[in-house]
Amino acid sequence: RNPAEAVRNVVEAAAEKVTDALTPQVPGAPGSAPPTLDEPTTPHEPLPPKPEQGAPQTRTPTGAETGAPATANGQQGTFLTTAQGARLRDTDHSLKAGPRGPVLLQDHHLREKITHFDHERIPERVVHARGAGAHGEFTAYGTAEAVTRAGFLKKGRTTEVFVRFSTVLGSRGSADTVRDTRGFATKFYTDEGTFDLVGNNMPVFFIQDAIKFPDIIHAGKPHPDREIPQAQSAHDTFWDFVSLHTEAQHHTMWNMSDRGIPRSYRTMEGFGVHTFRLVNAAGETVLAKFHWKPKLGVHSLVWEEAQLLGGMDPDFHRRDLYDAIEAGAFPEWELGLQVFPDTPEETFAGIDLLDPTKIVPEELAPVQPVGKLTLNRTPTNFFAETEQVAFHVGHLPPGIDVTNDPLLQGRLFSYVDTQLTRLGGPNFAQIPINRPHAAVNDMLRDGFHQQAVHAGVAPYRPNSLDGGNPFPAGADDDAFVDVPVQVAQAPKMRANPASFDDHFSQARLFWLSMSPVEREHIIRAYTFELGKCYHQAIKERQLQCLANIDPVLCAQVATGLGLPAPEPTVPVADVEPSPALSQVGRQWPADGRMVGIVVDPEVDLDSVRAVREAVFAADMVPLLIAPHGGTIGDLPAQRSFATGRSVELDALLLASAPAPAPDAMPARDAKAGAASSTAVDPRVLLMVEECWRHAKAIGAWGSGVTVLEQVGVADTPGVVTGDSASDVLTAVQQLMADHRVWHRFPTSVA
Ligand code: HDD
Repeated sequence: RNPAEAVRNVVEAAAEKVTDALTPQVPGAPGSAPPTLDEPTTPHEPLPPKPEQGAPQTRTPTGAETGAPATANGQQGTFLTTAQGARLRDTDHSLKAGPRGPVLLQDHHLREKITHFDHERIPERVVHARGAGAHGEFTAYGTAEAVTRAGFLKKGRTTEVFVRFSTVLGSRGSADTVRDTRGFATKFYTDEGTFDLVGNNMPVFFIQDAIKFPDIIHAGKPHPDREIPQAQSAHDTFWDFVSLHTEAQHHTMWNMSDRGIPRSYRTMEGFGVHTFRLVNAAGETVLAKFHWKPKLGVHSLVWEEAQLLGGMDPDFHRRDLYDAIEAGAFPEWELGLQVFPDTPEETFAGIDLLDPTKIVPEELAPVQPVGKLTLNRTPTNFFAETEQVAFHVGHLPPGIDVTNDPLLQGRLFSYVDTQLTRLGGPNFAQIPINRPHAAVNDMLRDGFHQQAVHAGVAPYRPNSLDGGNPFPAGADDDAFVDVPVQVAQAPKMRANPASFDDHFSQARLFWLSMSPVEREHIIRAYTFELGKCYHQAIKERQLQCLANIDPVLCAQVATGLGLPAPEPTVPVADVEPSPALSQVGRQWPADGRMVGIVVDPEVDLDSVRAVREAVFAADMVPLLIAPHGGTIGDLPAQRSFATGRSVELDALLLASAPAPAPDAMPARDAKAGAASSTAVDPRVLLMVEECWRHAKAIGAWGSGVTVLEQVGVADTPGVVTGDSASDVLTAVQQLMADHRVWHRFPTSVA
């Protein structure tokens, strides 16, 4: 890629068509006498482009690409230097008056080192502060060409991307597995300019108008007096807000469902949420919603797992993403479009497409796949890439435009504005991760952290001094065109359309679309979260909202809270469920799933070796869990009983019945109430108990079967035993296609 050549090509192409575009800008109206000034009317040889704004020319390869460990060297040269390049002999001792004397103010190296360190942190994002990113590529199927002229969606076109996943409420150091919405922001470095699809893992939002964004976030963030709770919605201000702003009820229902605690970033759906307007080559428009569909299917944690992981591995999602990519198990999603006619009403099947609290069920408008995203490279430096990446919903390529959704309209302001504080000025597009891969030739100048050394004297146009450059692109130059949508002739007002007043019907639609076990999880989530509130009035107000959504849901949560269930205050909506919203009842691929195998030194190594190979062959990850680290025979023990815990597993296999190791805590004898020694290490018993409680497939052979007997779960659903290790694995694999042994969960609702 040569930015200079790219710019020259663009300008030369523009030269052929530029006359029409330029005419109105030349002094004198069309048809009047030709201009007398010596102004260029066709482009001259362009000025040198701004190299610092070109796409990064080099990057450090990672282990996944080269087979070698990721860049071992943090530094480029041999000798340590100051920031000014002077070689240093010592960076470990301050300059002092004698070995015991005070430090001298003249120690310029000390001051440089400490000053730089003092300023290493930048403000964390005001929302979505905790995140993890990865590089990848997007390849288009060509199926969107009829509805959009966006070049990156043309058949076979491959575009580099950077994706950042995030939680919303927590600070940078908070845990990954909290109950929250997840961000799913994608930067497509397209040839026609960067496209940012700044979405979430839920298709709806809390509010309908961006002016309320500071309010919902103030309510969701920790209480201003003590700054607790961290990364939680289980507190009074959150529930105060959502029960008073009933438009939030649909999104809140998604949060309380299993979608609020994803198993992995790799198993999350993503949504652009808003309706966008697409324009094709002929200038025809449609309205559309963007969807990401994970190849591995949608899969969530259960609440107890999420809580345990918060303590055991707060980086669980981040680690999972990096491990998968480094192992070559590249996460994949399909990008899909729901397409609607662009009618003056901007509705579809009676649903207001400008209301971001509403979905259009897939049964009414199928999601049509238009391309595939593969994440194949981890960041080289977290700060430089993941922390400094700046997304903006207004970064749009030709062929994709916004609608009047009032939430989207406000976002168009917020995302540039926030970077001014966060990244320290208006030149954040020049930071390597944010540089477009399309040629940049703007007239923006100066400002904090300006990287470019601009040549030329005329960053304005028209001009007669810099060869007239830059010239506007003509009609056939693939420029961005603002769709000339008719703007309503209407009085100014602060008001919503009447259709925005329906706050409960789609929350009910979601509830009715869930399987019994998913409903049970929703009931328990509401009960937990409201149970954490101190104010009775808030619990009662939220119960009223639930009564308006569904009486069964309301009654169950009310029982859990020990409160009476109120009667609905509005008629409970008559809606059709959307089965596509449920995660249960479908079969999913097992790629990348984690299979724990408990072993000890007595184990039949041949059977374990064969099972391990079979797990690998099925594109899953076998994890040997042993009494100690190191090896068992010739096999590596990836986890010991001290470091392994059930919650990182998708299925558990027991190849042995390990005796208690010396570092095991004593188990309690249930009958005697005193410490008792069991035949099996208590941590293995706990692992089995937890896997069973969390509805994971469990298999055992050989002496492993006795562990099941000891826990009392042998011969229960989803627990497989047999003489042949490979038969057990096959049966476990079949169970894993359902993600969990769902019917093991008790359900109180039909
Ligand atoms: Fe936002 C960050 C997603 C509404 C203002 N938002 C941010 C990120 C995601 C979203 C994924 C993290 C980007 C990253 O990884 O850097 N936001 C959404 C979605 C919304 C939404 C899907 C509704 C459909 N956001 C929204 C509104 C406003 C903002 C209505 C303000 C009026 N969002 C921001 C922000 C952030 C942000 C304050 C914080 C950091 C940043 O932008 O770069 O400007």
